[in-house]
Amino acid sequence: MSDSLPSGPPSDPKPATATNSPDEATTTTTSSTTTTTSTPEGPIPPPVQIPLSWPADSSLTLDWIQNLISAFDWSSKNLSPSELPLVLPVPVFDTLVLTASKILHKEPNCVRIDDCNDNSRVVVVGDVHGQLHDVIFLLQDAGFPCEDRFFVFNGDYVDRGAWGLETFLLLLAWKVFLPQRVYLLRGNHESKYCTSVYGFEKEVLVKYGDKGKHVYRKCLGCFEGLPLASIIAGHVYTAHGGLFRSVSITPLKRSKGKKNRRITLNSETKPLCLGSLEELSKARRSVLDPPWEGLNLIPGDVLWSDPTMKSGLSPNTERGIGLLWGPDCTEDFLKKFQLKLIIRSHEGPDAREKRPGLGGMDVGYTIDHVVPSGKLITLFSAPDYPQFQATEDRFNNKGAYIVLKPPYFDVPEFHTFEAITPRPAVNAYYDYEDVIDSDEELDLASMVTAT
Ligand SMILES: [Mn+2]
Repeated sequence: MSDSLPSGPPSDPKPATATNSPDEATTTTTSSTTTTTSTPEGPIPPPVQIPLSWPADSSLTLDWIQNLISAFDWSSKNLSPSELPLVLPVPVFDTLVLTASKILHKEPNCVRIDDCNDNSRVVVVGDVHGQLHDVIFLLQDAGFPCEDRFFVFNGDYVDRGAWGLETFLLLLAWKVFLPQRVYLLRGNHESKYCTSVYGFEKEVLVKYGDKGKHVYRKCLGCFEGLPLASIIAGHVYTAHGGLFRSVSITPLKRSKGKKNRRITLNSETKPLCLGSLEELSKARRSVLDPPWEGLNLIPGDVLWSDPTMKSGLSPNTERGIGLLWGPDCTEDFLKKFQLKLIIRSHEGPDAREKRPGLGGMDVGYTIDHVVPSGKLITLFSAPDYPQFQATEDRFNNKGAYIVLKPPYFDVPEFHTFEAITPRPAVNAYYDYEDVIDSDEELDLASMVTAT
C-alpha cells in the first residue's frame, strides 16, 4: 500500500512528517516564501507565485482558481503539510472562508436550481473525503463550472483523506467565484463530531500550527452554513444521506389554559412518517452537530439516513442517528413532490460491504430503489477509498459523478473514473487501524461531550 504509512497516535500533537516517494531523493529547504523539494532532476519550483494573495478588487477569477489548484497540487507533492501556510497564508484563508460563509448562510436549507435551460448541464458529485487529486481530476473530466455547467456537491468533503482542507477550500473558491452555479451541500462529516474522530481537525492543526485552532473554528462555522439539500430543475432531489421524518408538533391538552399547553414530538408518540419539503425548509441547520434527539431532527436525518430494501421508516440503529427508509418511502416522496429522482451519497464501498440487499460501490454508484415514480441512486465520488487502510486488501472502487441534461434533467448519465495514481505519500491524520470502518456505531456519548 504505497499511500498508507503508519500514523502516529491520534493524540500526537506533533505535525505529521511529510514523506515523499521512496524513489525520490528528497531534501527540503525553507526560505521565507518558498520551499522546494529536490529530486534527482533538481528542485521542483512552485508552478505559480506563492504565497497566493486575495485579489485586490476582491473578485475571484478563473485564473485565480486555476492557480489555487496548481498551488495545492504542487504543495501536496513538494511541501510538508505544515508548510501549507506558505501557499495559503491565514489572512487569505480568512477572507476566502468569510466570503464563502456569508454566501452559504444566506442560502435556504433546500436550494432550488431552476435557471437551467436547453444548454445547461448539471453535474452531481458524491462523497470526496479529502482526496484532492481525484477531485481535481473530476472537475477537469466533467469540465469546470461555468455559465452552462452547474455543480451540486453532496457533502463529505473532509475526513479520512489527507487533503480535506485543500479540497474544501478549493470548493469554497468555486462557490465564491460562481455562487449561482456551484452548490455545496452539507455531509455528516461537515460536523464537529466527525472531524474530531476521522482526521480533519488534526489535519488542520498540523497544517496551520499555532493558527490551527483558529482555522479549524472558521471551517466549523462554515460547515454550519452549508445547505442540506437541493432540487434540480424541479425533478431531482439531492442530499447527503437522504429522506427525513416529519417533526410536526401536536398540541396536546389545552383545556386548562395556555399555561399547561404541551407539545410532543410526532415521532415519539406516533409511527415515524416522512417529512415534507416545507418542514425541511424550516429546520434549523446551523448546528455544529445535528442532534439525534429533541425537536430539530431533520438535519440529522438528511445527513445520516440510509435506504433499505425493507418497507417503511425506522430508526437507523446501526448509525445511532438518522433513519432507514424503504422503497415505499422513496415512492411516496417522489410522488408527493412530483420528483423523478433522488440522488444521495454517504455510503462507500466499506459501508456497502455490510448492507445485504443493496449493491456494492465498485463503480461509484448504485441504483437502490426503482419505483413507479422514479429512482433512488447512491453516488460516491471517492475512488480507491478510504485513502488509508490497515490491510493490503483494498476495495479498488471507482468513483462516479452524474451529469443531468435537458429537457427534464431527470435521466442520470453516469461517469465512472479511477483514482489518480500514485497518490503523494503522506501520513494519515487519524488512527485508521483502530477507528471504525464506516460511520456506523456513532458514539453518542462522545458526541455529547463534543458539543
Ligand atoms: Mn457520509
